[in-house]
Amino acid sequence: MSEYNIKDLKISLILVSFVLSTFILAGSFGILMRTDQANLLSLDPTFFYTILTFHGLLNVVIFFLAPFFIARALLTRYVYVNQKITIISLILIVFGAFGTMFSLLAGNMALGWYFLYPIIFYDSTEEFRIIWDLSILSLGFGILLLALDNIRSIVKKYGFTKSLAWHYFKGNISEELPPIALISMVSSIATIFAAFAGAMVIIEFLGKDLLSNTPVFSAIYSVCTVVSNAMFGKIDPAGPDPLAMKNMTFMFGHTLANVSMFFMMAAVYEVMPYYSSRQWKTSKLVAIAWNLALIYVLLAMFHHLYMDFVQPLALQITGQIFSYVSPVPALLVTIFGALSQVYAHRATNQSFHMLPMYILTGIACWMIGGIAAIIDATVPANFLFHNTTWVDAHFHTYFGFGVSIMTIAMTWFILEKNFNRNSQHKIWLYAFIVLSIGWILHLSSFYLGGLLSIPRRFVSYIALPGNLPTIGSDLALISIIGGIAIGIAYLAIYITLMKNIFRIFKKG
Ligand code: HEM
Ligand SMILES: [Cu+2]
Repeated sequence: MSEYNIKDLKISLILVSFVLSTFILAGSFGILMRTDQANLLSLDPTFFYTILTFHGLLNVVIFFLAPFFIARALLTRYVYVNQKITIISLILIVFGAFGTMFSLLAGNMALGWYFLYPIIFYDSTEEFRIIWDLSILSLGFGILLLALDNIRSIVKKYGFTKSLAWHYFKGNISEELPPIALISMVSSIATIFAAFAGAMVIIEFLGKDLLSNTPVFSAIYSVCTVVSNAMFGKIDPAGPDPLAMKNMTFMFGHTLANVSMFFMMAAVYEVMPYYSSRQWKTSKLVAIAWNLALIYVLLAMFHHLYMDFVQPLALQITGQIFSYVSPVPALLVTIFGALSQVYAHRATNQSFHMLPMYILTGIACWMIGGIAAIIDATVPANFLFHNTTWVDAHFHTYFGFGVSIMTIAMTWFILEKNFNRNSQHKIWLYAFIVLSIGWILHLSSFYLGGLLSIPRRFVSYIALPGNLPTIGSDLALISIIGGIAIGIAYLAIYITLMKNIFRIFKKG
């Protein structure tokens, strides 16, 4: 019998089915963009930027949602989460995601995944802009509800300070806190910050369009504008300050992108022991590392603003320092923890299982992508790598490959250990090999592009100087071969997982 609440697991499977299906479209757009950059196709630039926006925004959202829902379902082993809230949130989120897809594609919106102000007002018509704003708000509201309920349910059982494992600092481990609770706490708190920052930006977008119509909205808008401007040193009620908006946008974007991996790690600490037969407990080091991770996520965002010279130097320095000191502990502690899980497995001579390989690959992606990110967050290197495909390389490593392969692993875990689906098919090994080769090709094209100064987000490389156009299109070709391999392996995995999920729901 499952140790988790079966209904919560089922809800997470519904969400995961939505995620895995959406990725087919969003991923195909990725390959289509590379086909254009390789000069095999010549897409209309607006269309290119529309699918770039669709690809980036939807992938970021779905691969945040998958770990978020999975970790919440696995949390039910220890605490009671409110199922009604999960269902309401799921509806808000799916509704919001479809609204986002619709407005982007039907409205040819091309604002980029982190929608920097004021681009949205140049590239879209009012109706689609409003649908987009409302859809993102709906998504954000669903996410906020879940994050709040995660915190409520954990704090109810353990109390606030113990939920953050502060008692471990003093060496007091009489009251055990499972790592999944600690990491979910940290991630949910960060998610709330992200949701608020994102909501402020979107409300200001809405306010600009609807300002003249409703006095209530006008008041909300003015308050948000004053607060957001004041937070970043300007008091100008006349309208949003673009740089203040950029700060908030990155409070949202940087946080969301990092927290996705955090929620996934919450699930990893929980799931690995089923395969190693060794417990993975919170220790003083684990407690310190994940508390630092919270500080990191909130203060390192300034590494996205190195180029904004008018900001106080202190912010750049903050970004630099916290990019170095605080993410590293969580990464290291997790890697050592994972290695000791592997050791325990080897030492007790248990039989090989493919599923932990998927998880370990995901952790490796976190490490490699993380190191690439820290390099980019170093000021002198940032002068070189800023807005080159190095950026695409680092987040496709930890997020694109890492979180997606672990999403597959977690879904497989839920099916195998909780619904007794025998999913030990041969496909897992072959799919793993083809998928990894595909990602390595695709990622290399981005890393090499970064080293050779190929800019990111270019429809075509033709106008670049020297031999960069040829290098750029050759790298895009390599990436297409990788993309096709990813596609083949992914479809095989997708069909296997979806078949099993359907059977569970058919049986009721
Ligand atoms: C088949 C797999 C994938 C392929 C072929 C692919 C390809 C691409 C390409 C070509 C770009 C534009 C690069 C540029 O010129 O700057 C891009 C951007 C991006 N991709 Fe992917 N990608 C894939 C999977 C993913 C996944 C799983 C994620 C999950 C987070 C993701 C997130 C993003 C983001 C956030 C952007 C940036 C969008 C922007 O700049 O506004 N991609 N991808
Ligand atoms: Cu960042």
